[in-house]
Parts: sequence; C-alpha cells; structure tokens
Amino acid sequence: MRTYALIAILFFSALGLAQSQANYDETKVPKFTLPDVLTSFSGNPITNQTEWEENRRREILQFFEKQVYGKVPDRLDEYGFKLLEESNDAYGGKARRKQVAITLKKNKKSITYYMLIYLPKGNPTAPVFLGYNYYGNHTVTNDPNVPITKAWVMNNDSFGITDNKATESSRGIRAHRWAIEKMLDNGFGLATIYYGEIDPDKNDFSDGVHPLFYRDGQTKPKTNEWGSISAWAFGLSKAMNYLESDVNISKVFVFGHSRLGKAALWAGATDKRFAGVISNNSGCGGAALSRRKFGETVAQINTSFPHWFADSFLKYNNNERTLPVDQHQLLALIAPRPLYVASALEDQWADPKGEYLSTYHASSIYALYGKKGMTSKEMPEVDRPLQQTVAYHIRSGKHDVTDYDWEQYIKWAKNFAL
Ligand code: GTR
Repeated sequence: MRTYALIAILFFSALGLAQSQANYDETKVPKFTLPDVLTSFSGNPITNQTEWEENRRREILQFFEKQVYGKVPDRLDEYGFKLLEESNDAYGGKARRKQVAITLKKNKKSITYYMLIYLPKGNPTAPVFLGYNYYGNHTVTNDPNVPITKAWVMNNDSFGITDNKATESSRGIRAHRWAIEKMLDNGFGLATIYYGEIDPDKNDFSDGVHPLFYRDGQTKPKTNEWGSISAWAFGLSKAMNYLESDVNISKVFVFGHSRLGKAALWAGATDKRFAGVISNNSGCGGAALSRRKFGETVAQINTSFPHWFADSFLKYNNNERTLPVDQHQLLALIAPRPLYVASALEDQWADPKGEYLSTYHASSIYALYGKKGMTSKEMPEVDRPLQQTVAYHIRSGKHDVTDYDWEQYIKWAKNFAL
C-alpha cells in the first residue's frame, strides 16, 4: 500500500508540474491549418449529406478508430442484463429507481457492471442523461439503497477511499456533481455507471473488459486496438442496449466530464442511437483541438495516461501537424444530432478556446443537414451560453460539473427531448 501511495504522489506531482509548465500563452500557439471536414483525405470536396455519410464520415470514423482511440477487436459472444431492483419511492416519491446489471461475455470470460437509473414519475416515458461517475454509483446520491461498488476505485483520502476499496464513507460525496432533483423536476431521468467496472483507470490491461477479447498468450490490446477511452465508450454503448429496451425511457443524451467527456464524445460518434452528446470540460483528446498545443498536449496525455488511447496514437506526440484529423472532426461525427460542449474559465489545461473552435469548425457538417451550429470564431462571453443544435458555454470557475452546467444542459436538451 505504501508503494501505491508513493506512486500516486509521484504521479500527481508529475502531472501538477506538467500543468504548470504547459503553454497558456495565446501568442505561442503554433500557426496551423486544420484538416477540413468537407474535403476528403484524397482531396475531394464534400457537398452533400450522402457524400458526407458514405465517404467522408466513414473515413474520419475509421481514422479515429484505428489511430486515436483504438478499435474494439471483435463482437461479444453474449450480452445480457438483469433488473436487480426497482422502487417507486426514490427522492421522496418523486422518482422511480431501477438498478440493472449488465453482463458482457466473450471467450468464456465475462464482466458485469451496474447501472443506477432514476426516472421522473410524472410521465410514462422520459428522456435520460447517461453518464459515468468516477467513484461508484453510491457516490452520486445519498440514497441508501444504492450498493457500494466492489470494483477497484482510485484512492482518495478525503472520500475515505484507501486500498482502492470504496466504503460507506463515500456515499453521496459526488452528489453535488449530479443535479438529480433538477433533472427529475424538469422531466428528465439519470442513468449512471461507475466507469471502473468497465475498465479500472490504470495502466494495466489485465483487468476490465479488454482481456475478454485476448487470444491465448495475449496480455494487451494490439497497436491499433482499444485503450481505456474506447473501452468506456463501448460500455456506454452496451448500456444503450438496455436503455432502448426500457419502455419508460425515450431518448438518451450521453454525458461525460473530463476524461469521461472524451469517452462520451467517442460513444456518441460511434453509436448513433445516442440522441445527443454533452462534453463537459473534456479537453485534450476530447473537444479541444490538438494542433493548438494549449494546456494539455498529445505528448503530455499519452505520457501521463498511456492506457487511454491506442498505441498507434503515440506517433503524434509532438507531431500534431501530421495528424490527418483534429478533434473538430470527432464532433462532426456526431452531426446532425444535438451536441453541447462546455468549458470552464479556470480550466485552461483543457483549452476552452480550442474546445470552442472545435464546435465552430464542426458546424459546416451541421449546416449540411440544415442544423444550426456556431457562426463566429469569437468565443461567447463567460456565462453566456450559445444554444442551438450545437451549443457551447464557458462558465466561470474551475474544472468541475456544477448546477449551472446542468441547468444549461437541461434547458437545451428540452428542445430535443420530445
Ligand atoms: C487530467 C487530464 C485531463 C482530464 C482530467 C480528468 O489530469 O490531464 O485530460 O481528463 O484529468 O479526467 O479529470
């Protein structure tokens, strides 16, 4: 345990150092040309939806799949879910609660993860936000009926998590990041899963979903196969199999904060069943343009988190110029579905301007469908959301998910919820 603590301290101080040494000076952003969403890799212009869907979208998706997040190696042998528990009196009778176990099987191996769902009672069917949490389903609510995850959890002294095991002391500690009552009062539900049950967030490919797909003797994914972000996106997509079968659920908006915002974007790009996508402070490898090298860079993220992306992404360390894509094209893959990208003013590590510019440069694809995106390269002012099919806000404050963020997401998602 000592060694783990030491490694954790060294890791966080290395990351802190990287954060303080990163470039935050706009005048030092390199000059770059972004690859155009509307010009194919071979130089052909894309002028309509069909060309986009059948040619350009496909080649961009394949590039991200093989060279950025990594491919899911194969199909599952079996997929199953089980409703473990249901109640009609959650949140003082406002909500119904369901807890579902999802099991994925391949090559006689399996993993099971758990989804906690709250639905407003007013309507027979409701739209939901689906999002991963960082420390277990029991941390998003004070509801005593939510079991404590048994999976590996990142240590956190202030949450009473030591030895990578969550206990009762972490119940509700992240409730402030999930405005559940606001969602319920506005006719939305929430579905949430602990991300570590799909793949524990550490540079170790012996656990989580990856080993299900290994051939004899294999210990890690191949060069162009999935890292953790892709595995988390896969978990969201399989959760969608359950959600679309639940008669009480209408649309699903996939949401994620930070590293889980990267996973939400990739899930939305790869699975068109998500009705909309919300990226909260997703930064590098999420909504932010890699070529700006502002705050966290490709080399930095691949060094701090070697397990997040495919190994094939390493060749772009300090070499962003040669990337045939940039992150605005990830956003374009979500079109024409509603997309919300949010930044925070004090979260310069995630490059708010790079996140905004991505929405701007993805907007030409939304225009192909007659949907409204960003029309100006100028960012909106702080705390002044711009909400169309493509939406963006930069809120005052830090890297976090706040009530303010949820108020915006709820207000915007209502336009698309019916
Ligand atoms: C940071 C990382 C970011 C972001 C963040 C988070 O340390 O550099 O890319 O993902 O973690 O997930 O909280």
